[in-house]
Amino acid sequence: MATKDLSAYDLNAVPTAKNMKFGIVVAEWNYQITGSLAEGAVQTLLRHGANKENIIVKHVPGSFELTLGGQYFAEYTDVDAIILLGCVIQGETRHFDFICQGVTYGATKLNLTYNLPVIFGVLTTDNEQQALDRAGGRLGNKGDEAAVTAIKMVALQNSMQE
Ligand code: RBF
Repeated sequence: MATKDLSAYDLNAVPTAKNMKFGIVVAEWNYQITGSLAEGAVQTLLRHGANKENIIVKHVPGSFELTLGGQYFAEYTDVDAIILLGCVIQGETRHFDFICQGVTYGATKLNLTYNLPVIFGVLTTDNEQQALDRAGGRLGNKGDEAAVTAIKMVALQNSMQE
């Protein structure tokens, strides 16, 4: 069975985050959900050895602003990876599509422009329950997974720079 619930990942397969520095951008829209994603991401980074002072959390109004928040981290700080956390819930209009499109394109562009891992931790769901299920609910916490992805990508980059 193909499973994508990485919250049940193998702890031992994750490199140490001891000397890594992370920027986390959290959207305030649907904060009940994005706050849980952020909590999961921070706890996971700490669990894998990151120092508290090397985890910087900043907030932006909505998911559409995540890209620019990420760019600020890339431009003004020396973080090794950036994690974008948001939650876009399908509404009655096409706004959902435009926000998702914008942040997906923006995140991809940041990765390639800055040669820096920019992790896409944005839930894009049909309803609130699906989002709650993935933000510390019955399907784990995608914030944890975003954190593990960030650690793995920094380790990959480091291994290729050696
Ligand atoms: N931001 C989110 O992070 N999640 C949403 O589900 C969401 N839905 C929105 C729906 C509408 C109709 C509008 C106008 C904005 C929404 N936003 C949402 C905010 C958006 O990401 C952004 O902050 C604003 O569009 C301002 O640039």
